[in-house]
Amino acid sequence: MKLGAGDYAHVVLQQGGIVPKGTRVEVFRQIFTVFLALGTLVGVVVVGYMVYNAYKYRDGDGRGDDPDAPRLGELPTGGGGGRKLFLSFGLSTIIVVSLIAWTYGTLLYVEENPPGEEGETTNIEVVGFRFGWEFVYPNGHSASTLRVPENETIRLSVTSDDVFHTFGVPDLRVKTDAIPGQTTDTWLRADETGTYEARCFELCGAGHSYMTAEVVVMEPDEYEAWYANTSGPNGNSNSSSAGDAPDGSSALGAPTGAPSVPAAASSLEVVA
Ligand SMILES: [Cu+2]
Repeated sequence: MKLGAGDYAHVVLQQGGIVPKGTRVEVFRQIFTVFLALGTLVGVVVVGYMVYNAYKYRDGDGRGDDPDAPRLGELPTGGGGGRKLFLSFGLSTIIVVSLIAWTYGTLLYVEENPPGEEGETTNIEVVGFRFGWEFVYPNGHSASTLRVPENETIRLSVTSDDVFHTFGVPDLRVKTDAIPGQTTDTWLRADETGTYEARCFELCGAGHSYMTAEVVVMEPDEYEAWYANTSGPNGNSNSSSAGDAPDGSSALGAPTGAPSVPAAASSLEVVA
């Protein structure tokens, strides 16, 4: 996946400090702002120059005196020996190519360099199946709700048990493929507690639109208390007090939240 050019871009962007840092939400907001600002600037220049020319070359008294003035039905030559054309193409190329390079470099950088200290991140395995998600914690605890602490980078190793899925949490700007037999690594970090929705973004069968999961971002203390109460695949013995009652019941193979799917759905199956 890594190209020489990508690595090079990494070094340049990293040392140049022009890559936005922070959570995905912040980085995407900055990309949006840069695109909005540049788009507005280009729009103002283009429309302004057009209006200026429309006014300058408007019809009126004395208009017939200029021998270079375009006649009706004739295209204006533009003048300047093609310099204006060259300038506008040159500027557009510089702007577009820089934007592509900067955005690409930013996304590469963000994907591989999550904020926070190396080594203090939690690794959670995400397994997609028709039609739900299973989250496996480092201690082996598995649940259908993803609980994460606030302000901590969580690394996700995403895979699938059956067909191609795509795991995504729109509000946290996370999205990555879930491919059987492969693991895709990504990360998420939320700076506000609350409940977010994770869902599948790859049409995977009749229950695809129901393939959602809750992502609960908790206060770090609350999360620690909850996590200490989990132990092993079905080990949420103290689940009701930890507020995790629905989770243990819907591990792999028993997606209680998913609707029953007609047998015809199997014809949609992607052979992996
Ligand atoms: Cu799916």
